Amino acid sequence: MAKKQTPAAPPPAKEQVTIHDQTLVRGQGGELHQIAEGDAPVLTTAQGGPVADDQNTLKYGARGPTLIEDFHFREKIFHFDHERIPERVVHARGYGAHGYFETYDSLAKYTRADIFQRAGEKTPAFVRFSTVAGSKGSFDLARDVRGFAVKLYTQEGNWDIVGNNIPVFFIQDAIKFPDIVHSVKPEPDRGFPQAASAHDNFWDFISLTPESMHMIMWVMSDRAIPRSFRFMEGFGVHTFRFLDADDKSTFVKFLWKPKLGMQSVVWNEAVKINGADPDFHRRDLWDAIQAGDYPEWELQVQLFDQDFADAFDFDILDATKLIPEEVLKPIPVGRLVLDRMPDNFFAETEQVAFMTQNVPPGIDFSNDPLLQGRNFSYLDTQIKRLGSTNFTHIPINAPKCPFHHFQQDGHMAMRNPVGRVNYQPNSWGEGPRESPERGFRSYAETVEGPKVRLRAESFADHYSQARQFYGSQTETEQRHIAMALTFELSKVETPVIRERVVSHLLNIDQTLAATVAEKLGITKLPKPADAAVTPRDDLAPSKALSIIQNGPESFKGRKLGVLVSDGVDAKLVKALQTAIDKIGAVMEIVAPKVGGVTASDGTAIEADHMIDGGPSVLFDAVALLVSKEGAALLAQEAAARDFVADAFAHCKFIGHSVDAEALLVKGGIAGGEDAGVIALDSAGAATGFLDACGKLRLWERETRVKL
Ligand code: HDE
Repeated sequence: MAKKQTPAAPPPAKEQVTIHDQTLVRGQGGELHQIAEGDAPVLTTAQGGPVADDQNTLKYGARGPTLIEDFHFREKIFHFDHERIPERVVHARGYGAHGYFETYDSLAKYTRADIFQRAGEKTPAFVRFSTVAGSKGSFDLARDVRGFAVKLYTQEGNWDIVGNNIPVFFIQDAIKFPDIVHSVKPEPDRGFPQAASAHDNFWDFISLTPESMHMIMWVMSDRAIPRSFRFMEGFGVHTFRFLDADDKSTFVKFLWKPKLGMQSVVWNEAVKINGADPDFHRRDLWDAIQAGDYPEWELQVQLFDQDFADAFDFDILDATKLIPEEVLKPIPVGRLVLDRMPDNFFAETEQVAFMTQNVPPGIDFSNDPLLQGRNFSYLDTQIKRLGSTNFTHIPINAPKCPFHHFQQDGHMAMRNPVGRVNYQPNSWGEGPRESPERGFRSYAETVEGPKVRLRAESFADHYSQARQFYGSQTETEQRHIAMALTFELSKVETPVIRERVVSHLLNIDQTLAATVAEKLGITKLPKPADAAVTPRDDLAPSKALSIIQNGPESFKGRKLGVLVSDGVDAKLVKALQTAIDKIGAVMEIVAPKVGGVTASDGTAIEADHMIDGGPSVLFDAVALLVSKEGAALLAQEAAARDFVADAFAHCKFIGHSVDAEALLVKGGIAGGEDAGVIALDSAGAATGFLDACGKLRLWERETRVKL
């Protein structure tokens, strides 16, 4: 006879608890949960079934095994187990935002692309910034190229400009892409380093690939450690074509210029930011957009014809070369404004699929072998990452113009043709038709030649533009390049690789090579690397290549960190805040406690950070507004001393109350004051201080602090 089952005990009376105005119910295990009341929606399964208990699995008795019959539990866990999709193989860590592109004037003379026909036209846009080497969860301040991918939802289909913040690339032919990427990723046997090029494999590949030398100069420059996405340029890199209504071709290169000017951090700062706020760049974009301070870039184009291309010093199909702005002046054609964060990071930023082959009628490719290879890669990678040919059904990837085609079925198909017709031509007089006038037409370029695996001879000069880039930098920027090379190569364990890199540097700049060699302890300089083409030294320096020479001379859009203590002069804090608001910058208060301090007049000042959580590396300039007692107390705290010492070492402008002396002494500044250390002896001094901050950094200090 079957044993009689004990009936389950009736559920205990539900105890109600009120926390922060919310009524919660205490469950059997003491846990608190929400029960639908009034208008609150009822929790359901993905199939829409209402859920009674989301806290406990269905069990045989209170302490018995879990029953497989619990479909709600199984559905919930099944879905969770499948939450991850493959991260991008490159550019995995990224951050996106919505906005719009506004066309300045009609470019009908050059292109029939609809987006460029009408002055003032606004086209919706989505932009994703990224690093290249690191995984999705890596830190923002890696020394790396930044992706700058723009999707423009035009009236004639999506146009993606999948660019970088550097106008050239490491390699000339797409077939080398897996090699360069493998070399920079964590080494396969040990699985490190993460998001770093400072290791043997990368520099081994680079030292064996002279075509990478121009790009290496850029990646070792401050361009690879930008202060934020808002302060970097973007480039389409390759040469493209504009085609007018008669299919006449004009070559075009695309450049994005940040309205707030360019700015980078120094390496020691980058290292510390990565610890203090690994999300530094994404937080910056989030904060700016939330505050209504919408980041903006101007789109500029370099336009040229075949005669210019034939006469230019380098091959315009070679992505390791650029056309200096002084040689071919860029023309402003529109502006890009980012004004809205995605509603959901995964749905939009993660699932967005950029593809170089997304071009509207009126824009076409050149034969750049890198671009040609990319046109295959981007479609292919979306299948792997998003898992279905129907990735264009995901809202972020769908066109925003009318579209009609007969592609159907497949995994996760959201839209299928309605009715009988799913092919053409058909006899039913239904469905879309081709349009020779409106449709995409390729430039009818005459191409002939043998089928070969050859690199054009016109691609052979690997050093001249590297030399031009280096020669176009200020002394400070050149010093940073030498420091970056030294740091990176100091992590390379194999001496012959270090020497090989120096042998390439000798073809770029003797002093640079000698400095790096000396710092690495290479006593005998190697022979310069064999160069297929003798490096030129007649290319004029280009000011546009330098960050510092293009400075904004304004603190607008930047952030001031103000370290305060009890007894702080309230008038001074207010004066700084007023001056900051006036120029459109941001001020954040750092205090011993996040609860804030009591000012001299008894008012409470709330803090944005406690000192440990708000080191000076998070700010563009700092002010030390402390009372005498406060200074003495803070001088005993390591975090406060670092706050001061780092700001000084990173060449930042430092404003201070007259009573801050004790802190300046312990921060190692006293006696070393320079034009960047400014006493705020009256409320009126705030404006002068912020004017000085417009220079962003006092680089003259750098050789003294010997960072
Ligand atoms: Fe990419 N690249 N790439 N790349 N790339 C990808 O596409 C590839 C190159 C760039 O925010 C992948 O969707 C090849 C140059 C950006 O989603 C992949 C070659 C430039 C992004 C791919 C290059 C870029 C990618 C990985 C050599 C600057 C991120 C995931 C011929 C002009 C877009 C994906 C985003 C992403 C292939 C070289 C920019 C694998 C084969 C040069 C900004 O398809």
